[in-house]
Amino acid sequence: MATFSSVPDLFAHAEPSRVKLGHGAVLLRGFARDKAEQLLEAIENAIAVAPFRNFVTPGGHTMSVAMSNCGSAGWVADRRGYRYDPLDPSTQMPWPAMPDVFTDVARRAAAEAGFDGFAPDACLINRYDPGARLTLHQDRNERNFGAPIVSVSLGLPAKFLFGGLTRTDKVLRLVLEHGDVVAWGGPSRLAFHGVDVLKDGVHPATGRCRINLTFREAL
Ligand code: MD3
Ligand code: FE
Repeated sequence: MATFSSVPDLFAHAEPSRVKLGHGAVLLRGFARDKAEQLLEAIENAIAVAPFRNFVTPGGHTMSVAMSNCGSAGWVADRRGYRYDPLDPSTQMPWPAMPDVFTDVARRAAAEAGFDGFAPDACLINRYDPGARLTLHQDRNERNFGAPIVSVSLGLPAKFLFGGLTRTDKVLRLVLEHGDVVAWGGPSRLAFHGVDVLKDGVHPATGRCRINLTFREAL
């Protein structure tokens, strides 16, 4: 049986819209909603090859978010640190290739947000089960901070935390829903951010979880 269902999204109502969150940070509400089924099918194919796993951080904590990757390299964590690795450490095989529908959505969203020529070579696939969270952090393992990061949210809504350039800056809270896309570039590229504890629920497209894709120019 397929992990994700193809029931149309009965909760989708509002028209797609464009909201500026900060300098270089643009929320494209609903931008990926009409591609959600194709994205989820591509995710199922990728995780059949590179299953979700919970990395252990250098500090010895097992992450509550389950992760996988596709593209030329994938984000990994282990006792030695965080890095992009061309091989999946659990199989020593290359990560699955970036599906065309991933590259297409990421490029179009970046262009819509003002970042032409975005060419992601890595996509981190995050799965949040109820109770999972991502503490406030910066994304600094990529080589080129001049390129944005594009994120796509699917399934259950999550409360996203968007801070400033230092950990103690005031944090903006917003709910990211199924089909929402955000481009984080310019001065927002190194902003602290995180995801609050996922509330339990069931979404018609994903079931009892949230999936987030983050597209990066990592290499
Ligand atoms: C703001 N993922 O994988 S996506 C991550 O929902 C990560 O799974 C979250 O943070 C998630 O590293 C948030 C939104 C996001 C991604 C990257 C950013 C926001 C960002 C980089 C800079 C500033
Ligand atoms: Fe992040």
